[in-house]
Order: sequence, then structure tokens, then C-alpha cells
Amino acid sequence: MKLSFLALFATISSGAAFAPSKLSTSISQSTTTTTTTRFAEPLTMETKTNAPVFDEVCETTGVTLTRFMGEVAMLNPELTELVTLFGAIDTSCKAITSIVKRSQLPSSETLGLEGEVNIQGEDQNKLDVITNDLLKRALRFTGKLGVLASEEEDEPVDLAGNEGESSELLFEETGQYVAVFDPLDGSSNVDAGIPTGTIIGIYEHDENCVIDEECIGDECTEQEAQCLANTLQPGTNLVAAAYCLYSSSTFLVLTLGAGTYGFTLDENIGEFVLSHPNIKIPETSKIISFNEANTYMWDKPLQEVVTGWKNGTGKSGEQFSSRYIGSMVGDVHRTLLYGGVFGYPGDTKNVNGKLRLLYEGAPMSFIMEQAGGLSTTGTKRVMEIVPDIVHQRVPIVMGSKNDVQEVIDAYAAAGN
Ligand code: AHM
Ligand code: MG
Repeated sequence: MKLSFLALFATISSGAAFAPSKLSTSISQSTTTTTTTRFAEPLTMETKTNAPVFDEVCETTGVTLTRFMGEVAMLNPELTELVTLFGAIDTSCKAITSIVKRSQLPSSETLGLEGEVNIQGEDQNKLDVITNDLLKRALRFTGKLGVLASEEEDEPVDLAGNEGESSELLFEETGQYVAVFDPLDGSSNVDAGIPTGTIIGIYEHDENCVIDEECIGDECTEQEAQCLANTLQPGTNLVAAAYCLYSSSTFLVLTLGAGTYGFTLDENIGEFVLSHPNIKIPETSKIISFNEANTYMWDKPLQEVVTGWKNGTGKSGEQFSSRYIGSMVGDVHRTLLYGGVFGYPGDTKNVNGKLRLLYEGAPMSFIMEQAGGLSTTGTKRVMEIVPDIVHQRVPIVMGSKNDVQEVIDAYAAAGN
């Protein structure tokens, strides 16, 4: 399955189907003068795989996420189950949009702390718990998921109904995928109305994994425990990644391994509409986005590069400016669109920084790389790191290719 999936999207990306210029040109046409727009040519390559062709585009709706994924599935039936998962993500992001928006109203009673501390010792906000439950159920009800791991769950959860909610064994029948997610990243910002986001990564599940209903904690056999550890895959194994940004608009940005596509929620019709086809991050930039209060604790090579950017003596000779929201999804979204370097590096206090590899670092790195950017720890490609534990942290510097390369070069020159 993975091979055919990757082959498909390698084909699509190398063909005309998702060609950015055609797609974006067509979109502007569709909103101005024409009612019938050809979005892309059919593939004429030596391949059996067909790519979506948007022969007609409705002036009112544009290309919705539903249509985008539906066309992929129609032409490539082996992807149908992934499309179902994206249906759940679509619905979840809309529901979370509404919850986050309403959270400021006195009647909503969703702001503030839940009163629980998660496995990482962090206070859980009420919204962390609400959005975690929402996303977990939405994904589980698709019946396409074997295991999931979330920032708000202590351990990977198998979805065979061990929570007393259902005894239905979804796992054996259709548990084709593993999902990892942070349901509401930056949730501590919500009280102040600052953007937050949901981050999701989808891996393939090992089809040989069978987990008994009795498998809870120590009750699991070694093999079952190994199956639950299915979440511990490097980013290079991701088949899809997405984030939803709850901000001035709600954005859903995804990659299926062949470019990065951005959709904006049109609340008038209740659909995500393709608004940013085949996003390409500028190769060089003038924006830094770090928590600069930690600068004095960073590795020397990074300190020196950032100092060069600030005073205009870096490789590009440009003087950089600083933009930092403190909400990863918002900072990465701006970085994708405007260019720049976002990071949460390791420091002397927290050698692996703050961000989690599995459900923050890897999916966002996948999206960044698919948009033409880079993502590194300074010495390693984030996508290639195999997690040892679910909540493992990872130092990250990601963004515009030339600027991130400058960081990588500085570490290499320092013998790292
Ligand atoms: P969270 O997952 O507990 O919400 O924390 C992650 C957030 C990221 O969105 C953001 O990049 C980072 O924490 C900001 O941390 P800091 O406040 O230390 O700058
Ligand atoms: Mg987070």
C-alpha cells in the first residue's frame, strides 16, 4: 500500500496534475470571469496512475477539500481510506474552530485549566481535553485507524474499544493507519485570543498487528506492546500530515507527499476551499522566529548565525527582523507564506528544546519540506529521527532553504 501511495504521488508531483502555476492561475480565473476552468491536464506520462483533473470549478465554492480528496480517491481507489480520515480531520477542524471561537463567551466555560497534569508535567487546559476527545473520537469513528498517539494521552491508544466506549474491534478489520496529533497546540494562548492550531501526522499501520481487547498497560503481550509502539516511526514514514490554524481565518494545510496545499474555511458554505495551491516557501528570507529570551543558552553556531542575521552580516547580507507568536502553527504558517526561519532549538537547560518530535516536529517538517523548505536539529534532518518514546522532544530550526542551510553549515564548520 505504501509503495503504491508513494508511487502515485511521485507521479502526480512530477506530472502536470498539481502544477502550481496552472492551479493558481485557474483559481483566479474561476473567481473572476469563467465558470468552467481546467485546473490541470491529465497525465500523459508512462504511468497507470491517473491524477485529478478539475474540468469545471464552481464560482461559488471553488475546489473544496471534499472534492480535492474525492477526486484523488475516485481515480486511485487504494487511497479511499485515507480520504475517509481526512473527512474526519475536516470535520474536527471545523468543530474546533467553533469551540475556540466561542471560548471567550462567559457561557462557554471552556477557558482555563482542567485541573489535571498531563504525562509531561504540563497543566492541561480545558480546551486541550475537549479537543483531544473530539479528535480522537472523530478519527476512531472512521474505523480506519489502528493506533493513535496524542500530546494529551500518556501512551499510544489502541482503538479497539479499550476505553469502555465500544467493544467493537476496529483494529483488525480496517485499522490501516496510525495517527499522531497535538489537538490544540499553543493552547495556553487561547485565553488571550492568540492563534492556536491542530497538528496531525498519518502513518501506515503494520497490517500484522493484532491487539486483543484485554490489552491495557501491563496486560499487553510483548507483540501487542510492539504494535502500540507503531507510533514510533520517523517522519520519513509519514504518508500524510496536516495542520489547522485557528486565526483570522481557519486554514487547513496538508501534504500527501507531493507538495503542500492550503485550504481556507469558507464559513458561508461550511467547506475548506483550496486557496493556497502548491505552496512554495521563499528560498531566502529576512525573518527570524525564535524565543529569543533563550538565545544565551543556545549552541554557539546558532548564536553566531542569528547574530549575523540581526546585524546584516549573515550570508545574504540582509538585516533580519523578528516575528514570534509563540504558537507553532501560526509561526510555521507565516514562515511558509512569507519565508523565514522558525525554531525552538535545544539549549543548556533543555537540550532537546521544547517541541515534540512525533506530533509536532515530524508532521510540520514534512509540510515544510514539501513546500521546498528545510527542517533540521542543526546536525540532523528532523524527518529522519526515529523516536524512542512518544513524547520525545526535538530541537528544531525550519524554514527558508538558504537560511536553514546556513545554520546547518555553521554546525558542520564547528565540527558537529
Ligand atoms: P504546547 O504544545 O504545550 O502548546 O507548547 C508548544 C508551543 C508551541 O506552539 C510554541 O512554538 C512553543 O510552545 C512556544 O514556547 P515558548 O513559550 O517557550 O516560547
Ligand atoms: Mg503542542
